[in-house]
Amino acid sequence: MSTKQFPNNFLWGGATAANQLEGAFDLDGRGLANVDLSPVGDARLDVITGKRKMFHFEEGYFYPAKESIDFYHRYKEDIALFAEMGFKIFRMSIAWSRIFPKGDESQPNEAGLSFYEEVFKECHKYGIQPLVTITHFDIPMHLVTEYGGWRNRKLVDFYGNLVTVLFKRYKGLVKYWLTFNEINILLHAPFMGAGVTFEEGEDRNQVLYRAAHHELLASALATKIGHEVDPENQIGCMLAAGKFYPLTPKPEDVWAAMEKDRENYFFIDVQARGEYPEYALKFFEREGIKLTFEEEDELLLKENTVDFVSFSYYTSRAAQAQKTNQSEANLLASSDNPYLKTSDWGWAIDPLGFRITLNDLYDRYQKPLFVVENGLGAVDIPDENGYVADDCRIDYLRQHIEAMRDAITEDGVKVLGYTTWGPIDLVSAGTGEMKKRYGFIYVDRDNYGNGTLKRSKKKSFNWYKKVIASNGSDLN
Ligand code: P53
Repeated sequence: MSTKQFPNNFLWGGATAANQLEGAFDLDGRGLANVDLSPVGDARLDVITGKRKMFHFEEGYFYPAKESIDFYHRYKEDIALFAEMGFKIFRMSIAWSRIFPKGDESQPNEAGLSFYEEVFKECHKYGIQPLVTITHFDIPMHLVTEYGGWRNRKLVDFYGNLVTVLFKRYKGLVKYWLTFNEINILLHAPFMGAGVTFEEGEDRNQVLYRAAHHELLASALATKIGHEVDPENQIGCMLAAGKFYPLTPKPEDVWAAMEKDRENYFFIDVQARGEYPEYALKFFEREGIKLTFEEEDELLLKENTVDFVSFSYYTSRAAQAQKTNQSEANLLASSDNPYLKTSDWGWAIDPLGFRITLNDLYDRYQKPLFVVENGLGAVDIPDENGYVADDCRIDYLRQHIEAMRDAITEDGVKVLGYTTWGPIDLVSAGTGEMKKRYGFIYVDRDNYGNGTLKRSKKKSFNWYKKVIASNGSDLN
């Protein structure tokens, strides 16, 4: 019986990101950030991928992050609801531009620091631990316009200043930290992931891998400083995961799948093993990509590997040597897998793929894993009383939690915890929509900012509460 159970101290909870829920984009000294300037609608994809520069608010567009779901003013009510569900951990991120409005200042903004301090204290009131993503797809716009975002090595120092302030100020309040959200997404959405846009005729891969090198250095630097300030700190990396399957057993397809996996694992290979993998060095050589390694870089990476590996999992993916049925529904494009059903937004639903991904990551890194995002983005239609019976979401989560339980109890994978994405409805990162909902808590707001922002419990609220209370043994 005991072998089928989650570990006793398993950390159940939910995950969010600053710009997707806080709002208050210009309050208390907060500076403008890349994420503020990503509109809902057709233009968004070009903006987040860096194809189109939108460096100020333009007429005729709606920018959902300006107000989001106004967590900035409602965090007490929201955290009380998380506590009611029994959360052990709450994943949230720091908006860099609240702490350093421009990014290159030497003195931080006290109002920003005290906001997060209050939020952390509110969590601890209920015995909830915060899990803090230092940067979740955000960068002060000043660092974009003046320095070109993460393509510039100076960002490593600015990030170093940021993390030094954070680790010192929140010592004792925060133990679990993630350096960069979904670090591999910078290859697919460079403006969102790294504040990078492109000039005509520029070698895209050169720019991207240079930015990646800088984020990897910054991540190692944060790990170093975090451990120095408080040896209790547990610092992790974060991957947008989801195993690539070969679409057929054709060796060329198997090879394509391996290459697609490596494109993502490259980042974690550096963060967890402490050096650039040989396949990456060969790839750079072939592509003519030149990275500038300064003297101390290799040592910094080598000596400061992460304590744990965290990741998001929504879907598995499929790869083909000759792409015939490619779906672009997700930023990480995939071939359509004929064996899987898809969500309202075209993301394939694959619980066994979750178990496979957990095993794959554990085999590769042999470090504790932390599932920091999983969930179903779906359209929720409230009934005449405003109640949402989100059985689809419950089914999705149940199947995925079962798959994770199998990975832990049958396969021996070590997992520290599980935070579902968007425990309260929030703005979608990929599309900017409110309509794409993940929450246990419904928020009255539409894609264009109409609505009262009132919070109400969906059917899944009491379901997840039971899951946590039973430590994952009651999933019905
Ligand atoms: P949305 C692409 C692929 C995998 C995860 O996504 C992704 C993305 C970006 O869309 O993002 C993560 O809101 C991310 C969250 C995001 C969540 O997945 O597009 O860390 O910020 O909201 C879900 O449905």
